[in-house]
Amino acid sequence: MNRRVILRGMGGAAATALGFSRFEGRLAEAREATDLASLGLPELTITVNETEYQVSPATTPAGWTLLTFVNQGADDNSADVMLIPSGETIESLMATLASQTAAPPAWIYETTFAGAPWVPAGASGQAVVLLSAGEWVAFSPAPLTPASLTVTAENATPVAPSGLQADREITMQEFAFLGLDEPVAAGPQVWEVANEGQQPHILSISQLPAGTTQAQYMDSMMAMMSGTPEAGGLDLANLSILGGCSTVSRGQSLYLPLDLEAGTYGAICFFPDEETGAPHVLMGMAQVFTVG
Ligand SMILES: [Cu+2]
Repeated sequence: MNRRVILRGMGGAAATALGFSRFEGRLAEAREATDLASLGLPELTITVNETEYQVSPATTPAGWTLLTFVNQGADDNSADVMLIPSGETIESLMATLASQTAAPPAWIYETTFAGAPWVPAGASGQAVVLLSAGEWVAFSPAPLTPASLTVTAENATPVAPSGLQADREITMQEFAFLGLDEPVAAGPQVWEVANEGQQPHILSISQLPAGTTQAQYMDSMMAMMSGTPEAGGLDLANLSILGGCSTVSRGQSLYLPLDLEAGTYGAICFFPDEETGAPHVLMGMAQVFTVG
């Protein structure tokens, strides 16, 4: 998580996810401990390798969907799973994201992002996500080739799947994560992650040195972002990402299996602010929490 990577994330929706491809995660196996397959949901697999995304099947019904993300690449990765804005094509989206414009394109604040798990290299992870009818794309910035997905309107008013109980409800808003004040139980958990704000948000989870305080975390983050890391501060550049999800737009939620060991963790959002373009972490969207 170096400053250059973060700043690159300010230029477009999915650049944030790409920035985290440098992190090394460790919990891929445990993430599949929760038996989401027993819910009987439509299943969708997104695979990423060194060159491209693949989506299978290419057509799926609208509603809650068990998404498996398979990372065959050499770096940690996720996918932004996005409803293609009207008037845009995958080609036009990618061209915009590659153009390095100063301001994020307006459509990233208007369209729907379903969210997808972050997965270490060579591993896979799952989430239960909500897809609406339309043409979707799984992508991150070039050079990875995006993949398209058609969602059909068979189930126009999906209800949350019965039998899917969340252990913890996490709310994302401007500019905070709610629901992490109380310690999280160690071991397998399912979090319901909901964006109840106006802008899209990202949940990125890293383990921190034991006992790290909120003030230390924010101070070190601000120092790194300003390019003047403080001596003796947290070494944020070497933190591993353990889990979380890619961009989730307003009104969307997803169910995210996690399996965290006891310790101190930090949650961060790097989505660019609609007004300033600055990552949300600079507005305070970073939260230290305890597991165990
Ligand atoms: Cu955010």
